[in-house]
Amino acid sequence: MMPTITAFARSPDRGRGLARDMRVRWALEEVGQPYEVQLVSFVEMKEPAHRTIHPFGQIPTYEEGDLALFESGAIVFHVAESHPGLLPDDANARARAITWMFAALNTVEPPILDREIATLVERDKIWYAERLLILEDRVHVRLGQLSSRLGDSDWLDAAFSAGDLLMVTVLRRLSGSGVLEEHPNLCAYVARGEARPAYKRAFEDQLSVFTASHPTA
Ligand code: GTB
Repeated sequence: MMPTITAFARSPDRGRGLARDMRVRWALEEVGQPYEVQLVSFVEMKEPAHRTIHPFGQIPTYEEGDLALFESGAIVFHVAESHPGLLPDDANARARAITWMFAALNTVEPPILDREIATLVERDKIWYAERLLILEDRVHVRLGQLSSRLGDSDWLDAAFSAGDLLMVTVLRRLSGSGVLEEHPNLCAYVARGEARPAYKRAFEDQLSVFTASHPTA
């Protein structure tokens, strides 16, 4: 059965692929699973019909037959578990790949999000500059640790996995901030992810949603 995912009808990122449907689209493209996309407005997301699938009224969701999922990490994990290609067969390598999935979402994404949220909603506070320095320092500490572990490897644990897929999408949230650029091997890592044909297909698909609603942009 063809799965259906949800995505922003009008993404605030203007087609930069920073919303969390991008990681689900990318996972589905990596495993060669065709899917449908239901675009939802901010109003529709909060309505009871959507909330039966997503208790927090957000995107992305994933529906396949009588299975309904929310949380991008859980959806990517489900896709990776139910198709070959995103998790290694070897049990230990598989466990390590899953560890990197959790690390991306639980250890690397939170400081990046804290910084991003501050730049969006705290700019007018008198303490903003001071707080931004603290938050950026936390991001740099985490990126430094990740950078040391990655070294000059292509991927976090031998072959590309769902762990890399999530980590690349998390690091992409720093796009345009100048923060990632201080860690050249992480920039190269993100570029390797973005160069994958599956990533490109997913990116083009989400971009087409933006260009369809902004034909002159
Ligand atoms: N933990 C959940 C998951 O991983 O699925 C978080 C889901 C989530 O935050 N969804 C956001 C959402 O639905 C979209 S991705 N927001 C609407 C709401 O809460 O009302 C977050 C996001 C939004 C916008 C940008 N951007 O413009 O760059 C980037 C990321």
